[in-house]
Amino acid sequence: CASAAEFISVLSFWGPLKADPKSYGEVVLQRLFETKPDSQKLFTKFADLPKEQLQNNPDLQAHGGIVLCKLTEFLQGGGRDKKTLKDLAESHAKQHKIPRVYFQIISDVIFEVVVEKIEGFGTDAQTALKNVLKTFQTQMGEFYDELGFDD
Ligand code: MNH
Repeated sequence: CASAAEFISVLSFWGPLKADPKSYGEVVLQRLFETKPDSQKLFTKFADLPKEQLQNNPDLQAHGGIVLCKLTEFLQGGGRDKKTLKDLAESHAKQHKIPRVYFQIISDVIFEVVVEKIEGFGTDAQTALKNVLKTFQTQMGEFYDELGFDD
């Protein structure tokens, strides 16, 4: 599990993502769909869109913003705010039916995008980010277990 210092380290570089969640979120979702085309099928509203229609798509930007804002909320909670992730696990398991492996995939994508786009994200902060994303996944997995969602 990530330490409090690791959450702080990641937050110290998170300013640009917090200030512009839509743009970064858009890139994350585009990269997710590109890396793992299956993931696009899990979104009713994006499933049938060809690649060109994922460019400058206000819906995709809006959803990217929602995802990034929630991630920022998780970071600011230092991993201690269980309610945020519990609600997220509940909607993703029961409503959206997202198998947990996709949280691994999106974590890898987030890591890649952040390191690529954010200036000065050095090796210590990178390790911290990896651990923080791992904590996110582990806690989501625990709630998935509680809900009895096996995928
Ligand atoms: Mn996701 C909706 C956050 C990863 C598929 N997601 C939402 C919502 C938030 C959110 C917030 C809107 C509120 C809710 O339904 O709970 N999602 C996240 C975060 C991550 C995430 C913070 C990881 C980081 N989500 C994923 C992954 C997938 C996915 C991975 C699938 C591959 N999410 C969805 C779908 C919806 C959703 C599908 C519903 C979208 C819609 O139709 O509006």
